[in-house]
Amino acid sequence: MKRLLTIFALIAVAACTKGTDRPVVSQNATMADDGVQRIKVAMHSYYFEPNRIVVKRDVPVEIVLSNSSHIVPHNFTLNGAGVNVSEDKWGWGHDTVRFTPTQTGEFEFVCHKGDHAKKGMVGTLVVTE
Ligand SMILES: [Cu+2]
Repeated sequence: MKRLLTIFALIAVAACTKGTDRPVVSQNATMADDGVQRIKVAMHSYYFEPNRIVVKRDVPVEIVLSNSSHIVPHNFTLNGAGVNVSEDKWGWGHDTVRFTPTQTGEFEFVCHKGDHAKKGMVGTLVVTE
């Protein structure tokens, strides 16, 4: 039993990686045949992967969210680029967030659960022409 608890403790520690000192991982959304630019974003404790998403303006975006922490609730919130979305995600499987950015520039997205953003759960949405 004690050994099992130790294993769980190790998993818990491994699952809680601070995101503040992680590198910028940039990825462009992929334009699909249906005219939607799609990108997968994994939510970890406590960072987004990728944490920099590049999309085109005035084209629908679909972000496919998965929660790699499963049991830790996470969230994707974007208030910028003419968009206001907030999607909670926990457990297995994926959720999708759909929006169409109407402004170019760089906009922050965050996880607004607890102090996750402070721990590094932030990212940048880059909207280009
Ligand atoms: Cu979070």
